Amino acid sequence: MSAAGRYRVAWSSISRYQRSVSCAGVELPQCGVAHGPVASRLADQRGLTMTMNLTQRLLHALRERGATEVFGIPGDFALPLFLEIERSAILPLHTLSHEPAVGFAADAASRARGGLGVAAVTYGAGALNLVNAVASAYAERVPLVVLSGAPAAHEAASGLLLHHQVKTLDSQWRLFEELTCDRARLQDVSRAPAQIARVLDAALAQSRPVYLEIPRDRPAMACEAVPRSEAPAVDGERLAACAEELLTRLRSAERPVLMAGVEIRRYGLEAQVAELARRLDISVVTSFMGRGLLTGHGVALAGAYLGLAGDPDVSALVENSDGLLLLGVIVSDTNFAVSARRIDLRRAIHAYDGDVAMGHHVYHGLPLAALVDALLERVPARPDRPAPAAAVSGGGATLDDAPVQPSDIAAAINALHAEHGALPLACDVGDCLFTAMDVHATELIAPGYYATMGYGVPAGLGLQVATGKRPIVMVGDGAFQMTGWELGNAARLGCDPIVVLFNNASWEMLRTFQPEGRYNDLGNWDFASMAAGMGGDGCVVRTRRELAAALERAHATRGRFQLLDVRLARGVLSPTLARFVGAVKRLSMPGSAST
Ligand code: S1T
Ligand code: MG
Repeated sequence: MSAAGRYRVAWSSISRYQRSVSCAGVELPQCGVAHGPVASRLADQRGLTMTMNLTQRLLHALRERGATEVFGIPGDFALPLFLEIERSAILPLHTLSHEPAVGFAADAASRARGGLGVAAVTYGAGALNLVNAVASAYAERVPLVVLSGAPAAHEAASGLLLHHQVKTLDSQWRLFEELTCDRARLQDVSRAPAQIARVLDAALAQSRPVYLEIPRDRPAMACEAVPRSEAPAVDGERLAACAEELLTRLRSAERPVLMAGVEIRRYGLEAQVAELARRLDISVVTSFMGRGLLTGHGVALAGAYLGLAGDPDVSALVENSDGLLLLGVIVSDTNFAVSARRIDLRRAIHAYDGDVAMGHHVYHGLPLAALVDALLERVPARPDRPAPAAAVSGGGATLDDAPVQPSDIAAAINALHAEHGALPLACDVGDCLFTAMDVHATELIAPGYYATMGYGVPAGLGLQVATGKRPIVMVGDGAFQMTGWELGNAARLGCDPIVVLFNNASWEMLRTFQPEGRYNDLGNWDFASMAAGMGGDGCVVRTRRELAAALERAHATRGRFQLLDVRLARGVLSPTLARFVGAVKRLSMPGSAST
């Protein structure tokens, strides 16, 4: 876009920004009233040389790169930043109660909507509270932007130990280096536009978190425009050679299989990969972490690959393939640890993190989007093959007075989806995650690899804020005790998730690995009765009949979150978790290393 065009964009944003401000200031042509520092730099009627401040430039840059909101908790080092965010009205600012939830909500917003997720916190106590959520985003390839307030330069030079400081004033800066793919300290506002562009574009290109530290005397400083994103250059010759070799390998395979991994969602490639699968006429599975991918994209998915813990037919399809194409798959223990046979990755084709590995060689610097485009250019469309109808299985929910088991929860949610249409799932870690494997044909966001608890409820809020879709949250009692209380913010955020709480009064997943520990006993919490105090409706569910009725009632009730406190007996596991634990135990026996 020409400078003039960029200027016009900037101007229209400023007019939107200025309309939101109502206080004494300089009257602006064509739009509302400017405020404070911006007013002091607004052009005269002739020159129209508009200046925005650092915060406004940063927010426009975030919005241009897909962010639709900021989640945060302020502190004195971040108050000027929060004030400018709120005044600018460029992105809505949503506060939560504890920084882990801020991180999980911003992570979920990015996963569910695409583009950048944004978490704003104060220096020290706030940012360090965010560490686990940022680590999860790094491991799971989520482009999460951390905005942290910080001491001003003159405070840092005071010679005093500052509140919220750890070992040194740089401790936090060094900590976040380990959790992000790029970072910048916006100390020199003249360099800020280039720093912001570099860091935000790194987040998108690598689909990983980044860190911006903003000294508290900088947010309202005048700042030039942030350059727009530049797509990374790709070596065309290398891309062509890679695509040709990949297709040659697939065409020579008798049992080719495509496994879809999380990068396909992170880079917004589901439609393109679905079309490629149709054109290749190839079996398609997802990885454990990729569960929920390609839903609604007209692909006949064979299922999720879970090795010994999953559907034996799906496992055989993958493990016996002589042409396994891993697209965007994280080769991790949670995706492959319980394989009956160690998959020989040297015979697989693995496109991940910009590299494409085949046999004993690797093509570097080939983003997944460029590779998929190159493959589509070389594989003709098959207009004769209509996209298969999405398989929505609603049967199987039994309505009787038997006590609820995890598998009944999946069946009841499938029945609800068949009746009313699928709702997206936000899932925590515990048996709820393994149960979610049996919920068909719907989107799923969950930390399936990094596996941190506490994700479910904040993620459900982040998903609904960012997409407007009402989610079903699946969470265990242990994880709910960590961040479930964020439901108290649901009404203020305009959210009304349906929360299915697996209440077995236990860290049951740990008990299945080590039954002798009493430390897994959590006591009996009456979560249902706590819902009203947080602005929602709660009910206790014990039988399958009660479960179906409670889900119907919850689905019919809008504007208040719905909490189903489902009482589960100890030792009753989902079929997938039971198989997973059995496989892990079997494979960990001496001499049982998978072949
Ligand atoms: N702390 C955090 C933040 N994340 C974790 N994953 C753990 C600890 C370890 C852990 C599990 S599973 C689990 C813990 C404590 C118990 C989960 O209990 P609950 O939510 O009630 O679910 P369920 O009863 O279905 O197990 C993973 C293995 O690391
Ligand atoms: Mg539990």
